[in-house]
Amino acid sequence: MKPSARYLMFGIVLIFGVIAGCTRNVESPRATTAPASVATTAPSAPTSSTELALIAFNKAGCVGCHIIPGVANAKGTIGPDLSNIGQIALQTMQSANYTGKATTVEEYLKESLLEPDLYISTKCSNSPCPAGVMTASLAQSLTPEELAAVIEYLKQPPTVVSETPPINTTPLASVVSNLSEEEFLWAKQVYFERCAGCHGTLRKGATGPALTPDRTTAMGTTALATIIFNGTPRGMPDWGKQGFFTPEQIDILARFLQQDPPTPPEMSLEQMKNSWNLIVPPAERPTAPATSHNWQNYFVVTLRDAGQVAVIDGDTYEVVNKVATGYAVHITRMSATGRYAYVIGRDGKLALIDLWMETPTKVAEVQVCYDARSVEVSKYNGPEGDFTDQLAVVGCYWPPHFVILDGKTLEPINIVSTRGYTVDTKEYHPEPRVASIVASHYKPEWIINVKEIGQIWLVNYADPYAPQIKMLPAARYLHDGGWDATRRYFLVAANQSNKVAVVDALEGKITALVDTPKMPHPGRGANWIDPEFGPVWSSAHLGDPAIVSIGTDPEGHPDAAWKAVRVTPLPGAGSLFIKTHPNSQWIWVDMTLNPDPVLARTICVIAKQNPTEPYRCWEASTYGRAVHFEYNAAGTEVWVSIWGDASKPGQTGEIVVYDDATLTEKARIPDLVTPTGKFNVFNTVGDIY
Ligand code: DHE
Repeated sequence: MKPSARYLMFGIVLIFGVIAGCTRNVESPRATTAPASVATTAPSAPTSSTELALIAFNKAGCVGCHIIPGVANAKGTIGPDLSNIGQIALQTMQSANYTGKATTVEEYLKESLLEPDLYISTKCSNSPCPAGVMTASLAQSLTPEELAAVIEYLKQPPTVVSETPPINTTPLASVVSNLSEEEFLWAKQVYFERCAGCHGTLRKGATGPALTPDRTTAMGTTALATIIFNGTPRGMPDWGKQGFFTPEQIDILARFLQQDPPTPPEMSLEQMKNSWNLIVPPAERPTAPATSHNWQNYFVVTLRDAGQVAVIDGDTYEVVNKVATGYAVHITRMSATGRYAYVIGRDGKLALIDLWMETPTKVAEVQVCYDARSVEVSKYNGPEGDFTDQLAVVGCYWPPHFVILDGKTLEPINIVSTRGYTVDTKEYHPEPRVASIVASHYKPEWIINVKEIGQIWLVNYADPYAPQIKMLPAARYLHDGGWDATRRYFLVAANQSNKVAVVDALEGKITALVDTPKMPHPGRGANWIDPEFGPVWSSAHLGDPAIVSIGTDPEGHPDAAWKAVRVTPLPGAGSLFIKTHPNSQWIWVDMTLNPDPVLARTICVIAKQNPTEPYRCWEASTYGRAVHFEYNAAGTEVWVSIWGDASKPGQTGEIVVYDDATLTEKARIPDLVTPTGKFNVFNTVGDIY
């Protein structure tokens, strides 16, 4: 990272999870009087100012956010590189943009440490440093002597990097005071619900970095608590600032993170079967659509924090039914005929909704894991058999496995573990989680992305009791993705490798690993015809203010195929989703996780005919965040979700419906609790995006 200015983010450590988890109310641990951290062994006294500074860097957690010359474990990239901070201080103080009061390097460094928001660097990693991330509490966590030593050190740091941790830091590991049983159980549950998605159940890291004790004890309680409170510019939510956790609760979490991660239980087929509830057997369901609604234009909408989905008529905007499903519902996929909706919750509960019923209702449910994100169906109908509406598959985060189920009843049929060896270093990984799954149109096959080991599995489901699996090596950590326009190639983001892997579903092989900007997050991506490069598939990015388009036509446009051929800049980073439709002239994109509240509710459209910059960007609401797009079946309307706050009248959350041709607002569907993903029956069946 280029040290462009100062903004010393001491006290914040390198934790970034992407994306706010769900906002179900968290009950406080009954004991909230968290004791302050107590060192159990006395460190020997430092003998020099340099030694004191090295201790202070670790004590305050500076090492987590900055590169600090001479400190081997200071490799953080959230804040600026401090290698030449003395030089940079001089230049900054002379610049017209400087808003602080310092006139000397010492004053500048002191100001940065004690009043970090007086002047904020214009460049933090790839974007401006947001205010309030660098802790302003160092005066409390460091002694005056330590502060002075830090300033002295940074003014003229040594050039030789110590390969061993600084002296006298060992006792920091023992700063972890004991948690009471109640505190431990509370923190364990909260971690599982809010943090495990990004950092892993065993805390080995994925979308967010590893939080194993070797790292967290070096950071210490203060640093961990600071980052949980403030969040990070790279997507870690600011739980404390949002008022979601009290400082006492954050202290408990910070101490919990320094202990060995508890291992959650496994789940057997018998346990799954015990949870299975066949509410309406197939024989008792309608034999033809029993509804007057145009069910193929239904939108099944996740109401995340309500633990429900709303089935909304895409012709009339009527909420036809709200169906209770799993905790923090994640996604919905439709059966190949479109008749059934399969809804997966973060708690591993799968619900089956029959859309042919007069009122679409849950007809079966089952829990197949404790933590899940993906579900898919069998779509193949060809010489090898007709599998439409026959099978479903759930991809689990914990236990790390996928489960094959009967598509009409949800009876669990088989479990396949995903534990194995990483694609690059060939190390055993105990928690390779299942990310996205798509169903091939060419073969009775699912493409299953195994996140932590970076492998893409082609799972032939013709015999679900003995599935054949071909394991393709790709890159870590696989996340979400979608088909190209021909449905032959599947493109999936390996977000921590900054790559998109391309799978040829016909040949059953990896076609390419395409380099992209930071943290591609395509959702299912967007397919369109670029005026210069022909057919392309585009992804948004969490860590970069840009849409990147990859050529997908190896026959017609071989020079552009499987290369990132176009970068379209956006006003900000933090994008989660992008969408288009073959009938549309636009590509729509959000910036949901941008720390700027205005950008977080701003959406942009890019004209396919002039994709060099956004055609228009506007605020989709006056509150909340705008997230995820879906088209109606005809491709003439776009629906955008607004996340609000259920406790604020008029700002609960809603869906805004736009006319795609004119970009004008047509309707608002109000009072929806955290509406998130919206899945149109016709488009989801046909993989149209
Ligand atoms: Fe998602 C898709 C995982 C957070 C909304 N999300 C996916 C998929 C995966 C995934 C693996 C692809 C499923 C598929 O296609 O088979 N999501 C994760 C996480 O691990 C992560 C980062 C953290 C977590 O703890 O869950 C995460 N996701 C979120 C959110 O915070 C979002 C914005 C709202 C929420 O649910 O809390 C969110 N994810 C979505 C949506 C899709 C999705 C709407 C489907 C997009 C589509 O158009 O197909």
